[in-house]
Amino acid sequence: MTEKIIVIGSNGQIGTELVSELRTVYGGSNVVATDIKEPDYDTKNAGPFEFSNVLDKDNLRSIIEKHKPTQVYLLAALLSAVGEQKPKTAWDLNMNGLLNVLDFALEYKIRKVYWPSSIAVFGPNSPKEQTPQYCTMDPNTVYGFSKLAGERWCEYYFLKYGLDVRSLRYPGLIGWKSAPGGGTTDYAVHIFHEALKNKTYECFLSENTELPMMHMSDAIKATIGIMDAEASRVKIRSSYNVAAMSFTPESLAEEIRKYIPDFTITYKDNGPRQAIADSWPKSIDDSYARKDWGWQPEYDLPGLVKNMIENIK
Ligand code: AKB
Repeated sequence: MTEKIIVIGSNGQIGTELVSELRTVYGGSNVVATDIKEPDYDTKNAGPFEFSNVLDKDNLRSIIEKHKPTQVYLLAALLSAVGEQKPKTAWDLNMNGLLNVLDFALEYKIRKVYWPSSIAVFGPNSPKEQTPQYCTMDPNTVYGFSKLAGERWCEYYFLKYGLDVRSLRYPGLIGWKSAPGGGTTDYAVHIFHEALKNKTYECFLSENTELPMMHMSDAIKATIGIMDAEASRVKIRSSYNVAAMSFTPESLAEEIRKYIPDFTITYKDNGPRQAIADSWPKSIDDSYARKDWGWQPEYDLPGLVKNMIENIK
């Protein structure tokens, strides 16, 4: 069966790389990039593009009727830091955007839906080390509790209506092809650009703030991996923990110094993003993803730093 795929929110950090990988796998014309804004030249010219607003049901319906997708990836969202500046907008987009897509997926019999969750679903009372799949979850950001509620809706649509919806709890994602926007883990991308350009970086998290992170190519591999898995192997229909590595700003800076010995880092860690990071896990137990559908990351910290420096250079 030929897949026809719509990616909503295709211009973002994940969308940019996911669309290009999906087009390699499924063919350019079978992957429709859609976003509220015009994409870059490459995305626009490598396959179809539509303007989409996930909160505008007429717009969404017309795109679905035109392209008749077998799969939809919904990536449009406000992330943790910007969500705290616009709490109601974040809730509206993250929640109603998801519900619109889930309802259209049922109405148009779309075979599979992908929706990303995040480590932000955990909160101050979740275990910090090797945070398990199932534990206390008391997120205190709008982004975090919109993702937790979204997970519950995904599982509900699967159990109640049989909708094949799949999801991953992404850690901080680090890649050189696309820029992050509005997240707490964004420092781990900005640091590379500043290190190569100016040999110095002012970090908005403290030197010892440890967070789970992943190279973007592993995130894309995990995403396509769970979407390609046999339905019977996807046993968790809320969202899977996935992990690759954990590090602090200081340990990242130390690794960068292997390539740029005079790189310096300073810390201005009294802002709202520090409080968000302090409420999140330090590391993640992803044994269910490994066992159920064979998840395995490729990049560790040294491999990630080498890859980022070589490519941004
Ligand atoms: C953020 O920092 O908000 C995101 C995330 C971990 O979900 N990168």
